[in-house]
Amino acid sequence: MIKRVAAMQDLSGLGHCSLSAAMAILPAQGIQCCPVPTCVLSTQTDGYTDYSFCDLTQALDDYLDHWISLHERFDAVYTGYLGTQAQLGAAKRLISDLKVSDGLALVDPVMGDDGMLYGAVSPQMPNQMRSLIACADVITPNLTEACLLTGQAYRSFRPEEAMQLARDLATYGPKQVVISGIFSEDKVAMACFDQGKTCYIEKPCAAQSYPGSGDVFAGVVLGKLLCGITFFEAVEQAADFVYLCALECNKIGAIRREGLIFEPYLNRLMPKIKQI
Ligand code: PXL
Repeated sequence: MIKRVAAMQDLSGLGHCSLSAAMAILPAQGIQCCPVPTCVLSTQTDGYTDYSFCDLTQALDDYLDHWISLHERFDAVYTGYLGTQAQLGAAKRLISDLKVSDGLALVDPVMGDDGMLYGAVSPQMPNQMRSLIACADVITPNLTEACLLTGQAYRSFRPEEAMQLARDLATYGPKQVVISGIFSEDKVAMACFDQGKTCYIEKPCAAQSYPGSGDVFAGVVLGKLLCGITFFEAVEQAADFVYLCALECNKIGAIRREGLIFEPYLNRLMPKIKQI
């Protein structure tokens, strides 16, 4: 049976991010992605001003009620960028009422980057997001979000400190944590925690990074986990995929705010199909 993910995040018209990423990255891995749109924007917010923003908070309850009445259940729930704090309740409901009991809840606590909150995110969101990550099995914050969630100042972290940050986040509830985007000179690292074990994975990084990379990263991690790949290996493969895309974007001089171009490389994610 094909696995299904309910993916709750925004739909941004431009940016190769959020639902546009999930609805390409998960199917490329053989997984159905059923969208739960939190808001619709004309563009993602990083680097743009004056984007249109249509909040779908009011629509979410009916949307989920209908799925519940149909007895639909999902192998995984994946939450990302939420339009308002009020949507945290719908995200928790999605996890508690629409995920199979042994399914996976991946919460990407999308709130900011480079030490700052994204344009449309409320300063109260980090405190409230803590209650959602308590419902998650896996979380994928970047370093900014990890600092916001733990109430620490954004700064550079040494490997041992970053792994401690991952352990601290695990005390809120999730069994698996990966903190992405720990940059140092020409490298980018991920601090990972998996059921008591920590691991620091360092990779080369492209000269220019792009908004939306975290969404692509989280989508690949989730797909790999659903295909039975271990957590540290899933993180490693997701980081390699993002690096490949970023290098290609660098080569063609892609415009940063337009996001990470990943579509030409989706075939790298596809499972090998047995010939019949
Ligand atoms: O990629 C993260 C993201 C998702 N959705 C929206 C965003 C961003 C990053 O800026 O603005 C709307």
